[in-house]
Order: sequence, then structure tokens, then C-alpha cells
Amino acid sequence: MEHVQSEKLFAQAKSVIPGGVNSPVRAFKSVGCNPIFIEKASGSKIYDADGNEYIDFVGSWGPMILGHCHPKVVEAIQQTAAAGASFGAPTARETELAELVCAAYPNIEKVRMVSSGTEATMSAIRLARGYTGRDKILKFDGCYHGHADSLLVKAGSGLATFGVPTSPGVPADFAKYTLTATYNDLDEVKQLVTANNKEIACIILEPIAGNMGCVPPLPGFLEGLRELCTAEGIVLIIDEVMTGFRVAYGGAQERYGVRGDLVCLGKIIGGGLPVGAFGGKQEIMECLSPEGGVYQAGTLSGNPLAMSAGIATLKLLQEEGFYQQIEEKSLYLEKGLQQVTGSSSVATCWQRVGGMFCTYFQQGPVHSFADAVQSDTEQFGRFFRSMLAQGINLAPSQFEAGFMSVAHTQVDLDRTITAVERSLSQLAV
Ligand code: HOZ
Repeated sequence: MEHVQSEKLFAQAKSVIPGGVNSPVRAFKSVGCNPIFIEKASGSKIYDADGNEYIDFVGSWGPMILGHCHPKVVEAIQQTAAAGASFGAPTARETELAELVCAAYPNIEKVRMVSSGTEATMSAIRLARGYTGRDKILKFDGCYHGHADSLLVKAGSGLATFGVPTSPGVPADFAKYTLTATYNDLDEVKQLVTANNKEIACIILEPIAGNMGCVPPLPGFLEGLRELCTAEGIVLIIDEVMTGFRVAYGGAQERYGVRGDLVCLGKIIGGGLPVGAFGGKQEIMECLSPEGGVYQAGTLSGNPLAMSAGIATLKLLQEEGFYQQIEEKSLYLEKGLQQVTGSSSVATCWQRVGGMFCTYFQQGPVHSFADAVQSDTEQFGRFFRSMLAQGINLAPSQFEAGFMSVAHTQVDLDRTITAVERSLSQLAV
């Protein structure tokens, strides 16, 4: 498989874009090769600038649950574009998408649209601080909530991939308001809450951590956080940017039956266009300007193209049996992979919730970031390159999740299982 055009495009990009990419993990640095440049995609496949075809398990890092270029989503975007791409004024579509979101998440009484997951989490935290009048926040080691200053502390994949726990450029004075705890360790959270009595505005977490691979919550963890937050007047922010409309229509909160006070959404609700949203209890949301004093705004918030893509996507997800199909395909892949990994001498550990998954290069199980970093990342890099050469596109980092779409066929999954078997046998040599 040749990557002549991708190499050329990467060299050209590097002369005008830092590192040649607009988001660091895309540079493939931790997997020991240069990135492929994508030309187009359709269904479960993406095609690079050299015309190579890949079965895609990145899915734009989660949004493409329908597969790429679903005709109804493409049609919705085209029709909307013909009537104007952006007005910076309210449209009926914003209310329509907000209604769909509120109906899917009973704890979202009101929701505000923004343009990215980063904006959603950043704004939700400001709102939690404004509502409680407290400054400190608590996040989990290895959970990523976008790149706002106070959230870039021990923030999982983007940073872990490059071996830096906290980004330079985040003032120590900001970082000191961010407390961090071990994912799945409720006792540590309780100790921090006691030590910072009535100072913590919010606890924010990924209900299934997808930026250190795929780490499900242990039984009792989410329930314990919910109880603690209610007792201590702390706002529980559940960041479902990755898991929302992915692991169930109502996200991880539906799956685990635990509800946040505020919820962050992104990825799937934009159908592949730039969207984020944050919402929750009316009493908290009413603190937002113009009803309340907490300021938050955006020229492209509620953008017509993004709203249309989101509405078309959510309507398709409501079709009978949609999540059943995602589960069946993911289970099929899981069973196939377990067979080939089980007979390999290379240590691997597969973790999955619904249509998101990860193969760690270690025995596992992985319950926290400290566990995740025990993985053999060199081995992962070799595996990644071997899979790419066989036409399988995985996330280029041990600390990112893989995503199933409804467009993946049994042939795709069988080809993937065969490719994994071949890659592992190469690694075992
Ligand atoms: N770490 C981000 C996803 N979990 C990367 C996103 C991107 O590069 O597009």
C-alpha cells in the first residue's frame, strides 16, 4: 500500500500548520508513521489521497454512527445550505434539535447549543461555578473534556499520547482550582470532597472513559458520585460528548440509570458537523445569560447546517432496532477478536460498551488511567501500522476508543478479525 500523496500533503501541511495537523493525535506521532490524508468516505469506508480504501473504526472519533455520508443526512445538509449557511439569529431548527435532546435525556430540561464539545464542558463548568458560587472543580485522571485551561489537567489521550500530564500554558493559578481523582475510586473522591468542604462547584466525568481507551464505570461508582453530589450541593456534570446517543439513545445515563445535574453532548448530535450542547436542570440553566448572569455566547452556536445534520441523524437513530444492530455488530467483532487474541502469545485486553471499544496491549483489566498506561504502546504502534497496511483504520493512539457504525458489514468485521490475527502473529515473532 503506497502513501506517496499522503506523504506529500503532510510535508506541505507542515509548512503552514503546526505539526501538519489541526488536532495533535491525528499526526500519528505515537504510532511511528505519518498520517494518511483523507479524500472521501462512504458507509464504513474511508479513502486516502492515494486511493487506498480502509474499513473505518475512527468514525470521525465517534459521530459517524450511521456510517459516512448517509443519504438522508447529506440531503438535509444540502437543502439547508441552499437556504443559507449561517444567520447568527434564531431558527426553528434549534428548537427542534433541543426538543429531541430533551426528550432523550429526561434530566435535560433546557439545553443550549454550542459549536464543540470543548465549548460545552467549558460552559457547563462556568455555569456550575456561577450556580454554586464555588471555584473548585473535580475531574478524573485520564478523562478528557476538551482543551479549556482548567480541564487540561491530567487529561487523557491527547496529552497521554505525547507523555505530558498537563499542558504548558495553563497557569498554575488556574490549575490549582482543578482537583483530580482516580477514575473508579469513590473513596478518593470522598476524601477530596471532605478536604475541600463546600468549595467544590462540580464533579465532571466521562461516564465511560473514552480518552484512555474504553473504561466502563465499576458498579456503584456513578451511583456513589450521584449520592455524594446531592448530599454536598455539588453539581454533577456528566460529559456524554462521546457516549451520548452512542451507547444508547439516552447515552450512558440511560444505560446505567444515573443522571447528572448538567450533561454535555457533542459529536453524534451534529451528525458530523461541528456541534456541542450542554443542558440540565431548569434551575441551573436559568442562571445562563440572558435569563441569568452567567455569560456564554457564540456566532455559530445553533448553526443551521449543524442543526439539520443533527436532526436528520437523531431521527434515523430512533428507528426500531438501531441500537440492537450496533450491539450485534460489536458483539460479533468482540467474539471474533476474543478467539484470535486468546490463541495469541501477545497479551491483549479487550474492553467494550455498546459500539465503543478498545484493545489494550496488556493483560488488564483497565479500570483507571494508571492501569491504562501499563499498556505496551510500542507494541500498539506496530499493531496499528500492520492493521493500516491491511486496510483497517484504527485510532492512532492506545488511549483512544474505536467506534462501530451501523454501516459496518459482516464482511468488514470478518476482514478485521482476519487482519488482527495476522497482525498479532507478526508481533509474536
Ligand atoms: N483526542 C480527540 C478525540 N478523543 C482527538 C480528536 C481529533 O483529533 O479529531
